[in-house]
Amino acid sequence: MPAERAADSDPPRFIPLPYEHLTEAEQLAASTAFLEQLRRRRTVREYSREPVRWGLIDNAIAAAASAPSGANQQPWTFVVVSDPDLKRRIREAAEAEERESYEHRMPEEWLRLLERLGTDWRKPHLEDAPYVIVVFEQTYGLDGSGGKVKHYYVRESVGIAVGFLLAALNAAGLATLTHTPSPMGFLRDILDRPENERAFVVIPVGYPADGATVPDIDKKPLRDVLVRR
Ligand code: IYR
Repeated sequence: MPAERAADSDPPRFIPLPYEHLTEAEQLAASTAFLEQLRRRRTVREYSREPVRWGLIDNAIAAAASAPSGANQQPWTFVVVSDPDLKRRIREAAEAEERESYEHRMPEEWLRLLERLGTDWRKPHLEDAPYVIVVFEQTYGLDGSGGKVKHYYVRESVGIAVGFLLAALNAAGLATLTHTPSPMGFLRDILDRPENERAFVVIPVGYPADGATVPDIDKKPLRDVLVRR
């Protein structure tokens, strides 16, 4: 029988940590395999309409929801959209905002950086990808009786969960894109979310289109980002 979820009013309880100390060889093999897998991840902007089995999405959301969070409040909701009509409405609203941003709101300096990534206001992936995951942050919680519960470190927590989500989808052989239409208020309305939720990021998920290309860019060398003291 599954354990009941602990309630806030229960006394704190501690249990032995399940932990397996790997051998050095196992550690090195696992860490190298994980690194190689993550290094193969690319942000993909062109999607095939090939369906994705639900079990892969379900597992990836479960991986994301296992992330650490401030006071273990898990201040996130993952809305997985596959309904074509909803995807179309999200695309239309996102493109309207993005068109305004790219044509009027974003400074030249920013647009020049984005040119290298090949992104513009058009977002066909919001309809082509079989799933679009919209991650919401819960800016505060709601107790059973409609009262507000303060949440701690919401953005940090949701950012970590999204990192887990991208890694999990990548491990499943799926392509993703972190898309941040700005502003994103329309997502709460279209997806009918409560007022304590605010859209954090939109992630189309699927298989790359045949012949998809990615920008020829790389990551900074470790010596530029790693400091040992
Ligand atoms: N929100 C836009 C613009 C954009 C901004 C950054 I910073 C990027 O790395 C990529 C795109 C969009 O999602 O297209």
